[in-house]
Amino acid sequence: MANDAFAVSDARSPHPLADPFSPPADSALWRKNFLLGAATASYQIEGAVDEDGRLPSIWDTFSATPGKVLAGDTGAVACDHYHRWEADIDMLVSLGLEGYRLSIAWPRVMDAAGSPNRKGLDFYKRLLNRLKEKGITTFVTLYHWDLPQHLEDRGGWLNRNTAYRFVDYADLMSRELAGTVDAWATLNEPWCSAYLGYGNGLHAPGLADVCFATQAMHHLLLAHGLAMPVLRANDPASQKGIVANIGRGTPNSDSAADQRAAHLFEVQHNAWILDPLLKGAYPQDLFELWPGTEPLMLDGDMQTISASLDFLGINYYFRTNVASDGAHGFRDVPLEGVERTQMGWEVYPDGLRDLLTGFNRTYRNLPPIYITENGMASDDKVIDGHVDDTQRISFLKRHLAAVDRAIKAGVDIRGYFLWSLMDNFEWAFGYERRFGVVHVDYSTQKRTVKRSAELVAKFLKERKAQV
Ligand code: IFM
Repeated sequence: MANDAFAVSDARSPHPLADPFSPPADSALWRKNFLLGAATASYQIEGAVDEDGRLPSIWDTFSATPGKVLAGDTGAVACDHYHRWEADIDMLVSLGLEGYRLSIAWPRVMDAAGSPNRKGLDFYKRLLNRLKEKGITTFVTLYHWDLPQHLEDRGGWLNRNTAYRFVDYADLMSRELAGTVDAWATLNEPWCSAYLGYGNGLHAPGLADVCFATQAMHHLLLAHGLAMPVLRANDPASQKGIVANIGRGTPNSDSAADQRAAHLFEVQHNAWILDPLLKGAYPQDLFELWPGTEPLMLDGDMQTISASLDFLGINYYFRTNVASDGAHGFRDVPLEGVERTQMGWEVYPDGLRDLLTGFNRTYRNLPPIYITENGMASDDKVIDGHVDDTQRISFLKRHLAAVDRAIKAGVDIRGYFLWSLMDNFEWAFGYERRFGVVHVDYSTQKRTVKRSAELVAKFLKERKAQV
């Protein structure tokens, strides 16, 4: 990997388009039914937090709290997508992207009493109708972390009642938007909502207790499981699933203790979510890592949570090298000399392939997979009207090759969404970290298509022209 990484930086040249994005001829990516798209999320791009009856979310509260987000950034304006959505869709279409994954802001579409907020709903109707007119396949996430603050005030995801309120919300959305959504995802990355939000406090609502994290996770997964039959009843033609972020953990040495540490890392990051969904039980090793943190649950919950999925969305970014912490856990041991992104995350495409092929062995009922997020942050600058994001081009090529290898190894992967369509509010890191394939100048809201997006567009054009 390290050699590959150095080859990439050496490859920086004044003619980056000479570096073709094209996958090899036998790659599954050439198949026209392999969906290639881009993803965003409501709080990260929309702005307009006080408009048309939108209520505050936990991220409005959290980002307004000093010290929680880098540079004190908030999502108040973000990419102003709420007002610029038409141009943003035109841009997506002009890049030839075939799929768009977006999320709905719960506090924009429902008031505190659970009644619809028509103005907020109309925004998503206009957006989804336009995408449909343009022939874009739509993946809609119901919950990408912007919980209405009034629900957090009643305990948020620590309160079982939030799961039932989520079902009301899913019911409303699937009745109102049926016919415009190709695939519904109930939740994005419950690991982040539960662990970062309630376990270590790095995300909203900022609570830090591992017992809270396991309880929040249970209620999130319950919300998912309860919503699935409602989505099925209201919008039978669409696919329904959930999106999980997954992490690769590798052992720092061959010692049994480090091997166990890497196993526990993956239990905490992956099995904690995938086992209940696909096996109907939490992994017991989780409670060896975190003794005494079993969540309260009711009879029948696991059956609800493990109802069958039409698809599983997988978000992958990096691997973590770990060693035993000398007790019953693991500690990060960052590797030196490896390629990293602006986030400090290691670029490790093999991790994606290894995890996907591993899940295929572990879960006999693994549903079809979409890579619902993959991408990287870099400190991109517009120079003479262009953004030469060479590292991202190489990153995407290598991760798409890893996806192709997983397909060849027998994993049913149906599509891939770039994270992200455009630079946006990167949660606790604010606007400094740029994940987009389109650059956003936040002082003018000017969008500039980066080289990576040009090359993806070129590939999609070639693929479309194939006989
Ligand atoms: O920006 C986030 C996204 O909201 C969820 N998945 C990870 C991305 C990069 O951190």
